[in-house]
Formats: sequence, structure tokens, C-alpha cells
Amino acid sequence: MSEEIEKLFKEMAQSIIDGDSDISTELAQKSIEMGVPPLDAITKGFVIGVNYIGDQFGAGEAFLPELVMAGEAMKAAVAILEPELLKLGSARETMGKVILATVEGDIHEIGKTLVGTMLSASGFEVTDMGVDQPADKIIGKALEIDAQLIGLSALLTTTMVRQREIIEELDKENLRPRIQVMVGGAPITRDWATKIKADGTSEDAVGAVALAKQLVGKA
Ligand code: B12
Repeated sequence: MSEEIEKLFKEMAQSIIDGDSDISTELAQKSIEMGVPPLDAITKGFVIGVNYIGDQFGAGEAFLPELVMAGEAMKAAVAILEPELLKLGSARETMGKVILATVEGDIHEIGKTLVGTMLSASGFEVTDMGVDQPADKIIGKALEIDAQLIGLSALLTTTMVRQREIIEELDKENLRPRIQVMVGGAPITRDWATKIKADGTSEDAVGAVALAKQLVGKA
């Protein structure tokens, strides 16, 4: 990695730590002009900053306003890079229909949106329902558009249980394996996914695409 790009990644992380959306969007734009791969800008730059603030918050060394500002700066930067991520898409065939949602009680959206963008770039038809979505709405939407796959994001240990509820509901209504479920979000582990009988999980957006392809039989 060139020194210039390394410096850019550090500045990106710092802009999130500072909660400065003006700088984070400026740096996102700069990375495009420099030809930095957009996913690298996110994972090697901005995510480092948001994880740092998350850890500080968890340790009681940063407070809610800082978390909120970091989240906003992160969201703004990712929005600038989204069209670039979509451009990377080499998809020629339709891979299938996916519903994405963050579960009820949970408003974290950045990771879910990133997963959605990457899935779209890979040829999936993505219906992103947004955040704080109850089970019946998610299942209703999946049936309405005849989705093969539901992707459920949860960032809180208190909301991950909602993933299980949705899977149980689908099972109760005999809607699986017609509709498969992948789960994700920072607290989600492979063990959890197995325990709640999800069809799979991935810790990042690239892995989510690979998993989705595998689940629809197009890997
Ligand atoms: C930004 C942020 C916020 C922002 C969210 C802004 C937004 N518009 O999304 C705001 C300020 C709103 C927020 C609020 C809260 N937050 Co918060 N937040 C974070 C933070 C710092 C970063 C999350 C993030 O965006 N990461 C970057 C993205 C790219 O990564 P990601 O979300 O993990 O997604 C990736 C993977 O997980 C995966 N993935 C994600 N979804 C899916 C779905 C599928 C299907 C698949 C396959 C993969 C997948 O792929 C993604 C891309 O690589 C985390 C800390 C952390 N490191 O996770 C805390 C964190 C999640 N928050 C936390 C807390 C406590 C809260 C609050 C309760 C704080 C409060 N007291 O009010 C509230 C909850 C509000 C609610 N009801 O949801 C805690 C949770 C602790 C716990 N054990 O549950 C954390 C861990 C911070 C901490 N260390 O304490 N938060």
C-alpha cells in the first residue's frame, strides 16, 4: 500500500472518530478520485474509526452523542461510495430476490445497507425494508415479492433474539426451505446461527454475497 493511501485510510478513520461528516464525505470523494477500491476505503478506513468509537463507548470512555455523530459520519461516507460499489457489479444474470431488514427494536443500518449494496452489485434483486422491522412485516413482504432469501441484521445482544423469532415463525408456517434465512450483525456468531437454525451467517458484506449465492444455488 502506498504511503499516500495509508495516510488517507488513517484520515478516514479519524474523520469518523471526530464525527465529522464534512471531512468523511470529502475523503470518500478523494478516494474515488485516487482510484482506491471503494470496499477498501470502507473496511480499511472508515470502519476502523467506527469500531474504535464503538469500543470506547462500550468501555464508557465515549458517550452517546459521539456514537451518534460517528454513525452519521460513517453513513454519509458510505453513501458517497455506494454508487462506486454498484458500478463494480459484474452481474449479468439475476441471482434471486432478497429481503433485507434490521430486526425490531434495532436501528443500526450501516452494515445492513452495505450488505444490500453488495448484493445488488452482484445481481440480487434487493428489497431493503430498513430498520426496526417486526417479524410479520418482514415475512409478509417476503411472501408478497416471492423472495428466496431473507437477510436479518441485528447489532444488539438484546435484539438478536428477534432473528430466532422470525425463523421460528417461518418454520411454523412451513415456509422453509422455500424462504431461506441468513443472519448477521456484529454480535452474531456461527454458533448462534446454528443454534437458531439459520441457513447461514457471515461477518462481512463480501462473505454475505458468497453465502447468498450459495444459498440460492448460484455459487
Ligand atoms: C454506529 C453505531 C450506532 C449508531 C447507528 C447509526 C446507524 N444509522 O446505523 C447509533 C448512534 C444510532 C447507535 C445506537 C445505539 N447503539 Co450502537 N453502535 C454503533 C457502532 C459504533 C458501529 C456499528 C456500525 O455501523 N458498524 C459498521 C458496519 C459496516 O458494520 P456492521 O454493522 O457490523 O455490519 C457488518 C457485519 O456485521 C455484517 N452484517 C451486518 N448485517 C448483516 C446482515 C446479514 C444478513 C449478513 C449476512 C451480514 C451482516 O456485514 C456488515 C458489513 O461488513 C457499534 C459498535 C460496533 N463496532 O459494532 C455500536 C453498538 C452496536 N451499539 C451499541 C449500543 C449499546 C447502542 C445503543 C443501545 C446506545 C444507547 N444507549 O442508546 C443504541 C441502540 C439504538 C437501537 N435501538 O438500535 C453497542 C451494543 C452492545 C450490545 N452488547 O448489545 C455497540 C456494540 C457499542 C458498544 N461497544 O457498546 N449505534
